[in-house]
Amino acid sequence: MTALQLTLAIIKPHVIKNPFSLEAIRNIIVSSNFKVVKSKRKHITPDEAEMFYEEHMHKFFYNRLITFMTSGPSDVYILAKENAIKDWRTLMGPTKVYKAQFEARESIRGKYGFTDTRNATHGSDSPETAKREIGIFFPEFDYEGWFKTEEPKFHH
Ligand code: DGI
Repeated sequence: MTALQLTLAIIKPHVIKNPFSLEAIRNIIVSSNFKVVKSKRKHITPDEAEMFYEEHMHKFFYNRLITFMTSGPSDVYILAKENAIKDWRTLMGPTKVYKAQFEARESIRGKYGFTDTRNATHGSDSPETAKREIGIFFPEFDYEGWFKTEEPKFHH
C-alpha cells in the first residue's frame, strides 16, 4: 500500500489575478483526487516568505522571489492523497519555465508559468518539508494528529 501523505500547495499571486488560470488549476487539484484538507486565501507576509524560502537566502533570485510571493494574495492548501508529494510535483512540472514549456507543456507550470520566479504553483518536496511548510501557514494544524485520526478513514 502506498503511503497517505499531506503536502503544502500554493497557487502563487499572478495566478490569483487570472480567474481562468485559477479555475483551471483548482480543477486539476480536484480531478486528480486530492482531498483538500485545509485551504485559505492569504497575503503572505515578508516574515512568512523569508521563513518559507530560507534555504534560498543566498541565491541570486531570492529578493525577487520574496517580492513576488508577497505582492498579492495566494491560495494555500493542505492536500492529502496517497503519494501526494510526488503526484502534485509531477502535475506542477519542472521549476524552470523554459524546461516546463519545452519538456512538460501540459504541466501546470508549462501552461501557467510566466517566468522562473512566477512559476504558478508550489509543492512540498518531501514529508519533512511538508510538515515544516504546513506549520508556517497552518500553525494550528495538528500534523501528527491528522495522521492518527484521518489515515484509517482513507483506507475504509
Ligand atoms: O520546489 P520548487 O519550487 O520547484 O523549486 P526550488 O525549491 O528550487 O525553488 C523555489 C522557488 O524559487 C521556485 O519555485 C522559483 C524560485 N526559483 C528557483 N530557481 C530559480 C528561481 N527563480 C528565478 N528567478 N531563477 C531561478 O533560477
